[in-house]
Amino acid sequence: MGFYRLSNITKDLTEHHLDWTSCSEANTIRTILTHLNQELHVYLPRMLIGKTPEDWPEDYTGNPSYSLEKIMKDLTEGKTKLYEMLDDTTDEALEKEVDLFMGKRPLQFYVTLMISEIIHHEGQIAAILGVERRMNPTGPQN
Ligand code: NI
Repeated sequence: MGFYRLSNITKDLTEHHLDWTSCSEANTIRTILTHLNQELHVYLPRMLIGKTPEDWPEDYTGNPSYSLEKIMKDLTEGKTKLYEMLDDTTDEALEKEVDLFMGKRPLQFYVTLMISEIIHHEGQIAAILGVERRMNPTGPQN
């Protein structure tokens, strides 16, 4: 599955793409984890249950004032919430077409795309930690 994803993503690459960075949302582990929380707490509920939490901060993603403990707690709660929402979603609802950012597709297309974000960003975090460990071999081992 990983190589399928990789070949899909690299099939239209050009030389120009190699050194071009677009992913301003994903450069630190803080931005990656808060971005994932935003997806779990806001984007997925919007898709699956048609509403988002009223008390979710507008400036959540990348917010520098959040502790690691808070971010991890939000991640755990987001995961629980996702499982609950998926349990409550019928196959019929998943097959229904919705018109979102990539046009008319069955709901399950968008849900799968969102869930693949977890794997995608996990890979980015692993890469960042790997680089950090190599540059700082005597630092805290993660
Ligand atoms: Ni993302």
